[in-house]
Amino acid sequence: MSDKTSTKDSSPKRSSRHGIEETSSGRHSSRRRRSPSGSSNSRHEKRSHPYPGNDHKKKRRRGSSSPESERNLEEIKKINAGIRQIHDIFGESECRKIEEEIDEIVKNSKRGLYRKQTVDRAPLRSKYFFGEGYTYGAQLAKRGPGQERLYPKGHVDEIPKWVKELVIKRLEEEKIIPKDFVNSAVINDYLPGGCIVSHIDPIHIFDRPIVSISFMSDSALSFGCKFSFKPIRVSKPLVSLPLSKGCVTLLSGYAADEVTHCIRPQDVTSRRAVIILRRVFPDAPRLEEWEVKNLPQATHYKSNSNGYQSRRDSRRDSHEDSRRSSNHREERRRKRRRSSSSSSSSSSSSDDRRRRSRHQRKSSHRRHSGGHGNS
Ligand SMILES: O=C(O)CCC(=O)C(=O)O
Repeated sequence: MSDKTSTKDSSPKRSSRHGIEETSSGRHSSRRRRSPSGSSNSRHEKRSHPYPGNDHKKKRRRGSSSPESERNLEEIKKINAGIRQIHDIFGESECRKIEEEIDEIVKNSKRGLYRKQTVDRAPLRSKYFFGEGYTYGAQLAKRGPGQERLYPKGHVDEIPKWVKELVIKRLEEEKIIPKDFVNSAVINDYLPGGCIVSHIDPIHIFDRPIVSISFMSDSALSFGCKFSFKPIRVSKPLVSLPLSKGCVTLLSGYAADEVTHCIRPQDVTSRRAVIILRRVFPDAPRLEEWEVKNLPQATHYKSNSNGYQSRRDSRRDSHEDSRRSSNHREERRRKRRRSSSSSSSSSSSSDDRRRRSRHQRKSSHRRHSGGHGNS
């Protein structure tokens, strides 16, 4: 996996829509080759190398292609169309500055300087929510996708000034995101072996694109994986997208809405952090103060001297996260039903409504054309 970060320059930003295959040896390959559509790669653009899932052996035999592998290839193309990566915004020195700030966040959290809902500690990964926080996993009163709710305003800390100055402003200047788009920033801090199980960022809460910037070490974002536990196992991804240090990744369309993404434990080989920047819809469902008091108590993880949990606890964490990823189709079905009964009384802006109904039309089309199921 090549690190495409470089120091700031005035050349056009290298932007690519690409994934990367996982070879049969399980290693990431960054060889350039012809894209599935047959077009060759330009200097600044790398295209996806479809990972043919469980059909890779069959695909190698010339002339044999099962309907399932055809479907996988179709899906891989759709995933790749919704991915954009920019590699030369955050150079070495910017990364170092941001990484120091992330370390400060961890220290502040250990000193107890943050509001309760700002910090979500789990074995081998911690999450810090700024601007907006929401309930998920075991924190949900009602479990399942579509049930996620924003916390009332003020329950999490404000987006730190350095995130605005060093990260958001840079992306706005480069016209990667519109001005004032971001109102939620999440920092994930992973230790080796840490993971995020397969999930779709709740479509009733977060606008697209979902923007993330990787720090500290290289990793990979996997699409279309299934997790099993005790011991933790992750199926081969449909697409494995390299996340090099400093790279900016944008997910939208099919990649964000119709297929799950995850970070596999085997793809976090040393400490890694990511900043996820998103826009929460103004009319996304929000808990009332009294509802917060009635929420189930999330598992309390006692941190060790490093502020992290023991490896022994990591299985519990994986289970908890896995609840987030269950049955996304059901979520979309529920959402469609809900929106068809409430669309006339919705208080959202017409732009947001149009965007979300586009999602719904796409979901419906996908269901009828029979796509790859997740979780
Ligand atoms: O670590 C990453 O790059 C992705 C994390 C993610 O998908 C999440 O926290 O929801």
